[in-house]
Amino acid sequence: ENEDTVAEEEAAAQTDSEYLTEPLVTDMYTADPSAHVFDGRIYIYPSHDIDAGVPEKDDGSHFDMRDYHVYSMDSVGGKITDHGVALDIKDVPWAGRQMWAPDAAFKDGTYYFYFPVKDKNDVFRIGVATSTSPTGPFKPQPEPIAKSYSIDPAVYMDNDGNAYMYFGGIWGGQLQRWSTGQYNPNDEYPADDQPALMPKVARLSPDMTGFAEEVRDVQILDENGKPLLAGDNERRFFEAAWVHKYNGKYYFSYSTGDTHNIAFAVGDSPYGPFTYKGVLLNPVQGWTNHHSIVEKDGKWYLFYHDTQLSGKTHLRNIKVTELKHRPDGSIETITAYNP
Ligand code: FUB
Repeated sequence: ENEDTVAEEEAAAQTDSEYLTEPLVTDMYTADPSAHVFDGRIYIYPSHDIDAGVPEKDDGSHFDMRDYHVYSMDSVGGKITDHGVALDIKDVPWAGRQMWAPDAAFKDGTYYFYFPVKDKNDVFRIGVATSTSPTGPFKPQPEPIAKSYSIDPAVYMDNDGNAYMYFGGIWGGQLQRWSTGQYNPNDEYPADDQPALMPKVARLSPDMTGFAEEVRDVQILDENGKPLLAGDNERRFFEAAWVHKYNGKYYFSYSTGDTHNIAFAVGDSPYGPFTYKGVLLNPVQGWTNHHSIVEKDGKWYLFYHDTQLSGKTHLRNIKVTELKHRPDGSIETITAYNP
């Protein structure tokens, strides 16, 4: 090794350690953190991982979660509070199994909690539950959101008061079973040279509990304006959609699943199209990668998870680190894990 290489490696190690953080919660396993600032306080809506004893399978059956807790803190680095069970699967009349990554939103005095769970036919649907408190407990609607399917709802509230739900996840998230618009129990994937399965978006109705319009595809385009292809595993959408706005642009970020990146794409409308720009979080420890992005007191933060506490892919722990936008609109790539 010459001196230049050593210096470069040291510089890279320093950059990486800047992002090495500790689990926010250590007495339970938590994952998929959706963070929001409501009334000046940070609220985190994660999945609650448990070891249900289900063997590991490609369809994610081992992620067999049964309830949700909400966490809050005054500021990043401050004390984190566990507000207890916010929603339990036994209180959702249509639910079968597997409460996966949730999100929350606020409008006109009510907090809305959105959650994917398989129904009694083992088909993922998205439910909504309400509360007057950001920490719940949340009361679920008796049915899933009409025409909802698949997983990982993320609700973005635009400045004009319109709210949009982004959702979808392939493989265990079942998005590949909806390519005709109807549920087909057989997985259908496009060929590698065809456009990838795209995430979905629908504007929410003013009461926040349903879709105000037909579900649309979110187009993620390459640098030539062509949809990312199904075989482009390093860049194509897999799950974990999130949207934030920075300098008037909409940033759509997501997990690439089997290649474990959190990628981002930028557009001018909440519907997209979004042009792929790069990776904002490199793979973390564990198979899944799932995040959210939020601004607090003029700084931007990335909430994410890894498996530091358990070393097991389905028993994760949430973390947070700073996220930096560059003046040209790009985002600094975070390496939060040194293998
Ligand atoms: O937590 C269960 C699933 O794992 C989530 O819904 C996916 O995004 C992945 O993180």
